[in-house]
Amino acid sequence: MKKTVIQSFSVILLVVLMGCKEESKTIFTEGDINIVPKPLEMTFNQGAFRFNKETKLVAPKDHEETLDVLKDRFTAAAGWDLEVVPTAPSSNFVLLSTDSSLAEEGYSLKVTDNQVVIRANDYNGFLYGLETIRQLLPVAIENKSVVTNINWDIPTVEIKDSPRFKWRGFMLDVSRHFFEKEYVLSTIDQLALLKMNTLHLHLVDDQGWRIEIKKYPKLTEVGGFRVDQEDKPWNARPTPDLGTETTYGGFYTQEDIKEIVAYASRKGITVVPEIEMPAHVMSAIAAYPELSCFQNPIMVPSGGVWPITEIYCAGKDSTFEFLENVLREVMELFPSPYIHVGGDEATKTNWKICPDCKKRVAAEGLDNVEELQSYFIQRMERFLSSKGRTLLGWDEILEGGLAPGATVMSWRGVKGGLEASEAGHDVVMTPNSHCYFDYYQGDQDVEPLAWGGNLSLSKVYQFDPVVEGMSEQQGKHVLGGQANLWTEYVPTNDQAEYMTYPRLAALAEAVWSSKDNKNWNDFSNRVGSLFQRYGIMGVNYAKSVYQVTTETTVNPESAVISIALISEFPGSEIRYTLDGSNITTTSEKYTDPIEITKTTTLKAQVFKEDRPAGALFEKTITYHKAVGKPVTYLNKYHDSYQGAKELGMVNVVRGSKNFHDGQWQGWLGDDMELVIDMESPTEMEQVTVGALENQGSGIYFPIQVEIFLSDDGKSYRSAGIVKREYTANNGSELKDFIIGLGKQTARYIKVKATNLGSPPSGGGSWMFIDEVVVE
Ligand code: TNX
Repeated sequence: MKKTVIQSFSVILLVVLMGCKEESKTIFTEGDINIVPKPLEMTFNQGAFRFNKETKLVAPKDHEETLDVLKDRFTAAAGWDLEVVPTAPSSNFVLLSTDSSLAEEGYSLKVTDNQVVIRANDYNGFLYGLETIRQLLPVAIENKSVVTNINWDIPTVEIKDSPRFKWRGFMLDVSRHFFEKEYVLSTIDQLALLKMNTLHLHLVDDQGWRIEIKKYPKLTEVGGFRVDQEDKPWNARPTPDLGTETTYGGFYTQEDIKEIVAYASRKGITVVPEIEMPAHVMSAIAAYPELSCFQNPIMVPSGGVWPITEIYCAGKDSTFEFLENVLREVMELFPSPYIHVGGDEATKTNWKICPDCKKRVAAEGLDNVEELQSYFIQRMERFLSSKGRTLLGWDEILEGGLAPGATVMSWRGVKGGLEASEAGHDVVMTPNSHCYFDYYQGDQDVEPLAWGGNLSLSKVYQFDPVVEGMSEQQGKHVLGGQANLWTEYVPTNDQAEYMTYPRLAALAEAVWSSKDNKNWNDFSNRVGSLFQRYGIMGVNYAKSVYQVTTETTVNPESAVISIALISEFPGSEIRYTLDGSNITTTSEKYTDPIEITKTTTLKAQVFKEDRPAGALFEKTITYHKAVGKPVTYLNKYHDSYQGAKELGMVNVVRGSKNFHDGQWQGWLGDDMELVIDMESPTEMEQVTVGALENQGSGIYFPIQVEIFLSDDGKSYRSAGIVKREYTANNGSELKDFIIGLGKQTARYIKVKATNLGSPPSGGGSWMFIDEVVVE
């Protein structure tokens, strides 16, 4: 009997001991640490700290909620309710401790085998320490429901970290397409993960007024909605008739705004409101036509408007009264020290003829309407600064004289930033070259429709807010940088995420990490862990960085084409086939440029861990008789679009819909005329001339392509012609002009493509050609 008791007791003991027995902790290597943005300094020590459900979170008074970043993650992913306590136990805790020697928003993090200590001097510092811990944890910590069999271990590290810039921003345009409050909140979460601290909401534009203003209810009742033409391309949406029912839109109530601002503040993020003026305000004028010069009733446009001539009247005092009243309510809602007033892209034709504006120009002794815009902004600046706020505006506010005390957001490249900082103004750098997330991030032929322009992940990564040519003094005026997501071509949450991530991660590193710590190779290794987190969180991030691109060269002597396969991430595994067959894990691995001497279908794809990681690249390269042959231009291409120069038309490389891709030769207003010397009498059946049309960018198909043949290079005979009439075209389109020749033999081929010359919409007429294929 006694024996049995002892026996069963020891069985129980054994079970209990087994239950307690810790599996050994994860053995980390430095390569397992994938923090984005890269911390300033880090030392990695062998070892690990393990979270379990007994781990205590220790916060100084008033910092209990700061710990939610971590606490909420463990509740969701581990099912633990970690206890927050005021004093540290002997081990197994995460402690927040104030350290006044640390920089603004900086933190230090020390992880040992049995404790984690974060030191900081402000709220954001603590948050960022916690976000770093989150990124040290297994990616499974991002799960929204409990996952089992995970060791919640983090490596023992010592980190000292602080941001390079204090403005680390992201702009969301909620006017062109409306994004529900929930989407804005989820954006705030993503910004916090990347230690970004500013969300700029573009609340007003022609196509929608998105913030409730109690004094002017029609701003949202009328200005918040437009005729639904979402089925048509943005720039092909006709102006609706007055009175047509408006069903597309939405707006944030003041309660919504309060919630957004409070939520952001808990995540260390300031929300900067943008209330556009004097242009990009047709939504306001549709609601209150008296705000414009001629007070004509208008509808909220459903799509693109250019140029923007319906703008606020700068002559009537009532305009300013209205704006001050609007801004009063805005300032009540947004504690942000900065209020953005837009200021961009005003076409001031009405101001030139409006009696009130003319009076204002005379009374104020202004020279022109540019100065009237400057008057407008200066007047608003005086109002804002009297309320203790700083006016922020797009770089157009420099024109006609910059308001004292104004801060400039430089978007048309970096010029505005250079100029304003030179004049002693603060600037936020957001050049469209590196910060416009409405641009394409990969091959335009496979990416979803976007604004134009090209901005790959690596290009964003190269962004440096302090630009070449800035003195040290100017550099001090650079508050930081910001990415902008304009949403003309971004109708859904999914699409917004696609355009934003992972480019936001690259931008975050550009504005947080020290210059010395920036390294594309290193980032490309680290960002993979973020991709996994996005995957778990259900964020629709783009995988465009895994697309294969090619670089083709032609050897004019041998007429051998050599194709290099490139992936944005260095060292990626690329597999390919040349016979049209599908790519599998056993397809040839790419090492050196591929040589081709006949028409070939090339398929290629980036692989990661034995699985395709990005879109399939597939192109048939038409090898033809003119490859590498000498080309003489009778009328040369424009300096701005030289393509691949002398060999550009006979290098088999075709242009893409991205007219900046370096393959297109352009002619502005004039015709292309060139001669290919086949070097010996050659039999041929057809000539194909490749062209691009993108009318939005002023590029038009030729209206005629004619081929002439000659045996001596002196006398030519017309051998074939195709004509094509101008037709309106809203997209970007590639087209081959094919001229059949029957069977003819000649040595010289003259190709003449006729430029449209004068487009119906006015402006210049570009003609873009990428190749002359001779078969
Ligand atoms: C220019 S950036 C604009 C926006 C457009 C954007 C499209 C700026 C101040 N104005 O209104 O949405 O280009 O890329």
